[in-house]
Amino acid sequence: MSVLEKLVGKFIVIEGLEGAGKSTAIEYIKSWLLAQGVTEQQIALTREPGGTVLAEKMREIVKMDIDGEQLADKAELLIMYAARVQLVEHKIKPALAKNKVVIGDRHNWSSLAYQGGGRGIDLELINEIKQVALGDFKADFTLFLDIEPELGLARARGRGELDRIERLAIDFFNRSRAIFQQLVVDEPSAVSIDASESFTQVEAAIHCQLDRWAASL
Ligand code: Z5A
Repeated sequence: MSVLEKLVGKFIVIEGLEGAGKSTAIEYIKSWLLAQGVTEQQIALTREPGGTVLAEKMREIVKMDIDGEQLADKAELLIMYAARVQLVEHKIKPALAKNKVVIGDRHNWSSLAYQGGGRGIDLELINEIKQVALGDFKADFTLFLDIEPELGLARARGRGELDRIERLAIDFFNRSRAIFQQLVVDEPSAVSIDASESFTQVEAAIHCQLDRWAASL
């Protein structure tokens, strides 16, 4: 079987803190896929929360600042999973069934990192919700862009106003980062990339890891 035949129908996810360079990395993954012979039409991009009309509405809710009413932590968690189910059922699974390669800007690990590590919701509870919502569905390959929160937020700030979640304290992001770092150690189909490096170095590291993964398929 050729590398191209092995790649189609795969779900590649990019995870990391804000400003880690996920959007930038998606362009590197795309260019790598095109170099392997995957066509533009065979590539589907998703982002979480969001990616379908209803899931984008849910994204607006979690990003919203409302005077006098805070989104409860568990409500935030459940909205993340509601949005994820919409996306997986209506976009990701159908695309994979059509033999597309799906590149996800965040997926399940973000809930474990932010709502688990950051907010302090029990990770076992999150895993149970994940199981109810998505069953055994998961990424085929995860690239975790690791960055110090200070540097990531400085990059994100360079783009303009920070949203509700981005304004949280550095400790929140350190706890989230620690969960990401543990998840990548525990998951054989995931790798960590040093995202504090230059554009060129991050691109080279991503392409190298994708080569290794493809060779293992
Ligand atoms: N969230 C959650 O809590 N639970 C969940 O389950 C899920 C999400 C799924 C989504 O926000 C928010 O939802 C997020 C987590 C939470 N909360 N926060 N805060 P989003 O989608 O708006 O934000 P994001 O996912 O964090 O994306 P981002 O801020 O756009 O970051 P990015 O995509 O990783 O970075 P980028 O846009 O590629 O790069 C940022 C800037 O850095 C940009 O100007 C680049 O040109 C620059 N950059 C990138 N790479 C480099 C290098 N190597 N050197 C120098 N500069 C660089």
